[in-house]
Amino acid sequence: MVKKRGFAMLILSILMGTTAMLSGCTRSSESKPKAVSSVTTPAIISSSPTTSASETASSIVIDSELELRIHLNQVGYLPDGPKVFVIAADEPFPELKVSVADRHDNEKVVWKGVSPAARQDAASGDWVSQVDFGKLTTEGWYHINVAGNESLRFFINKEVYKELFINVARSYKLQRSGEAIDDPLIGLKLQPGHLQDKEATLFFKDEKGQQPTLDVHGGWYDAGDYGKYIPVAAVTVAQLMLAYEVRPAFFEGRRLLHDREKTHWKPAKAAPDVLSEVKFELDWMLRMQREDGAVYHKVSGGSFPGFILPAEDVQDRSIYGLSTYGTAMFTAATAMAARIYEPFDPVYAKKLLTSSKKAAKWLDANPDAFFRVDEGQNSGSGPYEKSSDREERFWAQAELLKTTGDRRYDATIQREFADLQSNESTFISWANAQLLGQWAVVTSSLTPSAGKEVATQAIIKAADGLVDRVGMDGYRSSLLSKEYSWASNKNALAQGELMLLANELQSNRSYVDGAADQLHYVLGRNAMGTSYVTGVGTKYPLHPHHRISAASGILVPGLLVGGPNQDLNDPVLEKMANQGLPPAKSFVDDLSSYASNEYAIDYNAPLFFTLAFME
Ligand code: 9MR
Ligand code: 9MR
Repeated sequence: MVKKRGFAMLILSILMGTTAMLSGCTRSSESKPKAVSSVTTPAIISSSPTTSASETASSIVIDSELELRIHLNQVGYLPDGPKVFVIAADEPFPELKVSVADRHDNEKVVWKGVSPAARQDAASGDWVSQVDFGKLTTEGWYHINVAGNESLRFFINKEVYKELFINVARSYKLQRSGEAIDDPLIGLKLQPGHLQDKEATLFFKDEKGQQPTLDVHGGWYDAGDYGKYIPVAAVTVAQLMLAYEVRPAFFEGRRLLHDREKTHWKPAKAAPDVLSEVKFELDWMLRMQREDGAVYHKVSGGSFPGFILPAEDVQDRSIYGLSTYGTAMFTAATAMAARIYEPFDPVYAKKLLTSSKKAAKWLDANPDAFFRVDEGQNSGSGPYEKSSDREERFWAQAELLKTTGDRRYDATIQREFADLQSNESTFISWANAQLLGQWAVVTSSLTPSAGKEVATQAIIKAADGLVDRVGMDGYRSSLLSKEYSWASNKNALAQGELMLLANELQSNRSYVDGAADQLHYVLGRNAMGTSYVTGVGTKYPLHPHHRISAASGILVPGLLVGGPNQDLNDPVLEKMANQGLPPAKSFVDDLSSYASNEYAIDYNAPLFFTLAFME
């Protein structure tokens, strides 16, 4: 447990005559008020938000069993990065003395400070006090002390996220379908799963009235389930490639895969491991394209399997759906890949660009948005449905412009998507590719886009808004209370990703710190006091909705789970409805809570992206 029950001798400042505070006093009336000259607290400051400074304050001192919780990034902090921990309680509390102790040096106090009086956090309902200990830059292994409470241990180190990054990056490899998995480090050994995808049947009749069998093997499983979906694949490879494109030096020489895990690609020129892994998914995406350029939506079985291993799920698999939005995402991702793979494998790059253009041509011939859904389509896999497609068409045109330098793409953007180019950015997701389009517009260098300036401003404006939100939130999350919905953790990190992209355009420390704050948030500095990444930190999900982990008995490390979700869209969360959980606490580490405790490839993508900037 993160929280340590401290019979903390807390001196609460009570303002005489203030009913709000007096009622607080009544609650703790079992503990007889007594004068304490305890050293655990500093000077008493009025912390009551209900009184004005002009009222005469005189202090009554009480001891209380107020339970303090200390929430921090359980992995740790970079020496030069922002460092904030949060003290939380169910009731208000005043300023407190806080310190950081060195675990390698007899608990020597290396930093001391005073926490500000608590304020209430809207999303969690917690009373919180943020402590900035950024001045501590010495590398080491520490814990925090607050009024007799000890925090979990953490590191300050310039390589503090190195292992985490490897786990996050390798999570993709461990989701590979159609291949044996053998990872001696974590002890995971799997038979190849879903070889039947080599002969998956089209779920609906094609233009010739037939339901052909197609080879759509390979690719990554989407999440805790064994489905494979084009929009999620596209948005995930895009963010992985984007991390590489923006920070190539980070990836140079960084080993993420064993040689035996790279047999699917022999590039002409040695390439970074991240591209090798991404190619595994791209190859599957290419298999999903129809002759005429359109791209099918997903591959799955007709029912969700139980918690069994991939190879045990032997049901027939089908190819479902087809959409303009998915095809546009495919167009964009393959155009992007064509540019990025070109220096390493021109032949593959050419194949990617040909496929991209073919998909673009099909989109031109099908200008109206449509998303095909046949009855029974979602019986064994998620919908990932989007009936509009403008953001994705915009992104496709922008990547084609950036890759080819052909100004006709820019003409289309200026004519048809000028609004999306200049509208304030929103974070990247499978449901909205606007920012990806804006980014490609801004960074198109062969032929600079006419929209470069407005798109830059759109990204900066959004980042400024997010920085403000981070400053307001009790845990420095950028999410608004209403944004704690399915995959909220991913959304927080994706907002951090937006801030990092803004920083590339206009260097600003608060953007980078804001992104780091989202990382700190998912790694433990949150209202649940949990790291939301499996195997990472001290307290983390042990029962994620992840079939491979559950069926193998090996908790795959480095998986970000969805996180707090006030919409309670699964039976386990639903049962908790009567508990009146606040948005930021609508989470449960339960195998069956797929709406708060499942991992997905697109959740890990902004985490992967963020970590590429954290050194
Ligand atoms: O396991 C499925 C998970 O991967 C999906 O995110 C979720 C929503 O599409 O559905 C889960 O499957 C459940 C299904 O929807 C209802 N029956 C129980 C399934 C397993 O928990
Ligand atoms: O991550 C998806 C989330 O944004 C949606 O709100 C939710 C409901 O449609 O679906 C999530 O995606 C799930 C998908 O449908 C099936 N595979 C598991 C995904 C993660 O839970």
